[in-house]
Parts: sequence; structure tokens; C-alpha cells
Amino acid sequence: MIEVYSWATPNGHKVHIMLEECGIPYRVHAVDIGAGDQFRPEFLAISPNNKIPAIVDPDGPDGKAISLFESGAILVYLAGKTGRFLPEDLRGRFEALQWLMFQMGGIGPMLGQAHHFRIYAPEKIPYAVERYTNEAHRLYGVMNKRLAKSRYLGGADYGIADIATFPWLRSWKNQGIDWADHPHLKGWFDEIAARPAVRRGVEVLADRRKPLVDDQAREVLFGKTQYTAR
Ligand SMILES: N[C@@H](CCC(=O)N[C@@H](CS)C(=O)NCC(=O)O)C(=O)O
Repeated sequence: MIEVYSWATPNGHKVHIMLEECGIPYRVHAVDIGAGDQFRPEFLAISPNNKIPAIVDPDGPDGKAISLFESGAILVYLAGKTGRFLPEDLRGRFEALQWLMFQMGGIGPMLGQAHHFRIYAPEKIPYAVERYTNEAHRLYGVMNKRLAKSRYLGGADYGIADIATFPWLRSWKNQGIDWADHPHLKGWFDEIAARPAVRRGVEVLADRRKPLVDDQAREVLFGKTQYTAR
């Protein structure tokens, strides 16, 4: 049974969706990032960057337990463990991995900043709002162009690049996106949203999530707590 340490956010959803797609038994442990659970020593022991998601697989590659943090590494691990959602052939594998890295290095961090400056920042800074809204629009454009030529982001088959990207696009409104500008991407988004495993994955811990706008959550995520040496 894979132990999953997570919360109902885009990076958490990636792992919940992958586990649902693969049909692997798993148990979820809620890490309430608005309440500061991510700074507990037992969580930091498996996720030193104090971020969800993390997993512990008691049955690792050498038969011993393995713990992993960083959602992209977890998706690659689960794809390797199950032999699913990442092509076997090297050309196809690297084609898919580059789109996974595009998600990890571009979509996640930039859309995260768009959410921050458009929704959470205590003051509206027009320069930052404009910069990250423009960047969101640009990134959606890159994906739209890719999907005009490719069935899925990672290539011909649905895989971990799609699983990693989809949860971030569910907040398109908060990123200032107009779907009319990205029709290929919208078709892909609707198709993935309708997959039964995806529908189950995004429901994991969804009942526990609260809007991150109360003072405690703001302090924990954006205030001094975040910068205490651990
Ligand atoms: N690159 C990391 C990012 C993880 C991440 O940003 N997680 C957020 C929730 S979506 C988090 O745990 N934030 C808590 C904090 O920053 O203290 C990954 O993909 O796993």
C-alpha cells in the first residue's frame, strides 16, 4: 500500500490522479498546508522542502521502502513501477519527459505566481499581475500550439505530462485565461476532465481544503513561518 502525504492542490492532485489511473492501492495522509503541517519533523523527514506531495512505498525497487518528494519524480517513479503512462521507447520517453519538465519548471511555478499576485497578495501590484497574467497566457499558447499537432502533450498517448499539467489548468479563471484563445487546449482539457480516474483523483481530500485566505494560512504560507530555518 503506497502512503501518500498530500493536500487537495494541483501538485497533490497529480499524484492522486496517477494512482487512480494506475489502480494502485494507496492511503492518503492529509498534510494541511494552511495549518502548517508541512513543517512537522516527521513530514520534513520525507519532504525536506516542506511541500506536498510526498509518498512512501514500502515495496521499493530493491524490495525496501522508498520515500519520494517532488510530484514529477513521483509520477516518473509510479510510471516505472507500473509500466504505464510513459512510453517504453527512448524517443517517445524523452518526448514525454520534456513536457513533464515543462510543466514542472514552467506551468507550476508561473501559474503559482499568477495565483499569488492575482488572488492572494495583500496588495495588488499591477506590474506583477500583468507579468504573470501575460506569462500564463503565453504558456497556454505554447500548449495550444503543441496540441494542434499532437494528440496529447507528451505525444500520441495520454501520460504523465498530461496528468501533471491538467490540475493546474483547472484554475484557469484565477489565471486570467479566456479559453476562446486556446481551442485545442480546451478540447484536451475537457477530454481529460471527463476521465473517471481524473474525476476521482481531484476529489481526494477536496472536502478538507479551505480557501487559503484566512490569516493563519496567509502567515504559514507567505509570512515568517515559511522562512524559519529548519
Ligand atoms: N515542485 C514541487 C512543488 C510542490 C508545492 O509547491 N506544493 C505546495 C502545494 S501545491 C505546498 O506544499 N506548499 C506548502 C508550502 O509552501 O509551505 C512539486 O511539484 O512537488
